Amino acid sequence: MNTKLSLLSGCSLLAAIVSAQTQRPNVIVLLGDDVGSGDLSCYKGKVSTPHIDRLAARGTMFTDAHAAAATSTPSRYGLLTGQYPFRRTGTDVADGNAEMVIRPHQYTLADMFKEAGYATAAIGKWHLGLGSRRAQQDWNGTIDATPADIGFDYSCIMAATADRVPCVFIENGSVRNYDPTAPIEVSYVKNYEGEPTGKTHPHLLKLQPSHGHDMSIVNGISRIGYMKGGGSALWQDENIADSIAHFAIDWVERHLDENARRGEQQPFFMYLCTNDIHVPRWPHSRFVGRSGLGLRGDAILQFDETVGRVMEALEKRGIADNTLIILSSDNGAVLDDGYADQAEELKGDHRENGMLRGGKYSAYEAGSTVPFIVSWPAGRVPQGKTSKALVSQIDAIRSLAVVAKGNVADSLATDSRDQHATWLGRSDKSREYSVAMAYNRSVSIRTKDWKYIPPTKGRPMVGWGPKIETGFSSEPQLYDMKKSVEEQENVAKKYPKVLRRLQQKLSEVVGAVAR
Ligand code: NG6
Ligand code: CA
Repeated sequence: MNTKLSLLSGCSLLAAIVSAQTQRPNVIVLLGDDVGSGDLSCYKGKVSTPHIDRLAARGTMFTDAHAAAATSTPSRYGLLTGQYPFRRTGTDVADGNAEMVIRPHQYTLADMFKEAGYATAAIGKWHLGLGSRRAQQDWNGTIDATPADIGFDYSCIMAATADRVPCVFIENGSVRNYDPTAPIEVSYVKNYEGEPTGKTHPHLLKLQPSHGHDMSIVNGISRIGYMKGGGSALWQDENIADSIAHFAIDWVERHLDENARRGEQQPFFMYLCTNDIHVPRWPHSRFVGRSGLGLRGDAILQFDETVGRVMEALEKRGIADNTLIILSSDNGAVLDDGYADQAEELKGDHRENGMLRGGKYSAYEAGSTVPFIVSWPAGRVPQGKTSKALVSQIDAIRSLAVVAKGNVADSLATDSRDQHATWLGRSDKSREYSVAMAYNRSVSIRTKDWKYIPPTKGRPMVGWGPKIETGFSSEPQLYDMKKSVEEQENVAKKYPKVLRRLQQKLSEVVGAVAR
């Protein structure tokens, strides 16, 4: 090779390195539903999740990560807005005909990416309401407030959860595969005349409810709420995971093709939410019986396969190295959440929430502690790392803004903090504190070393079916997390100064006004 040529190729090599370092990555936030901090095999779970384990091996796996709440709607609200859900009413678990919980004028994670020049999409479970007015959505036409109003260029979503009507996917504000021969009606107040329900026609069910979930029957499963119609647009429960994986991969493919057509390299942000492993757990037949832990374990296998399919698609298109994936869950694990799927009976020695006390809904740690993996290839972030740093999903906007080179005005996402160095595994610095909301809207606070649950009204056990300790008590509770993460010994009386410090911090956080 002559000198000029080698100099040239040296230059282009350098240019390629510089561009790889300056090119902003695609970002996927991949959120499971009710996946506990002990449910994945990289977190000592008994169901093998090889794809997720591979994701963890390509980055940092966090063992002290928190959602903003112990149920879905408020947790997702916190992740997407960077504002705590307790600051606003109307952030509790949403019905399928709730109005859009995040107001169109609110700033979101998707807005941040979009303003930074990213293409954006929301895929899968939504559970943040749709339309501008409750129960006024036009399910047979176009819904008037959608993810498009809060920064998502594209959306293909479930309105709420698989156990809530309407049981259809909604693509950009209209029912996907709409069936004009079966107009859709939805009510959370009363049934439609002549329509069977789980309560009146239990013999029609392939999965019996254990509590609640006795209203409209769709595909032999009774749900929360009433619906009529849908026809060929109705989802098939066993295909939900495949559909969601397909929507996600299809959108990425279309985006890359569009980039190629325009000769551009526009990065993308995808908020990809699985239905797994929420109830009703009705995985595809290829998973049934495979985990040995019953349908809940089989749904974990399905969740893992979805992750694997997405990773494979990125690899095939050559963008895996330039895609940052954050895998997490919206809240802690629950076993029996309303269907007799034997999750409890078949779990063996699987510990869905690891050593933590409580579960989904709780003020105890298992309520909002979630798996959290930040994955990006070698050269970008340390590989195969486990971090004990305290992290919270509330920081998504400001931490990912650094990665996306986005700008977030001080007046926006006011509860979010830039923790990118910790998220990317480059620092072990914990967040100063993490606050989370339990299902009764009470708010507790964690620091790396302590946990404080203020006195709150409510029973010690969840009242409607799941066998879960709430952590609610009329006494202030303080737990020494250095000593044990199991929240067994209330040391409030032993450490009055620590108690006062945390009380003060919590009231500061709660008292701060969201702008
Ligand atoms: C509860 C449901 C539960 C689940 C939860 C929301 C009953 C008896 N229980 O009200 O099954 O749907 O709401 O879960 O209806 S979440 O993960 O989406 O927050
Ligand atoms: Ca959930």
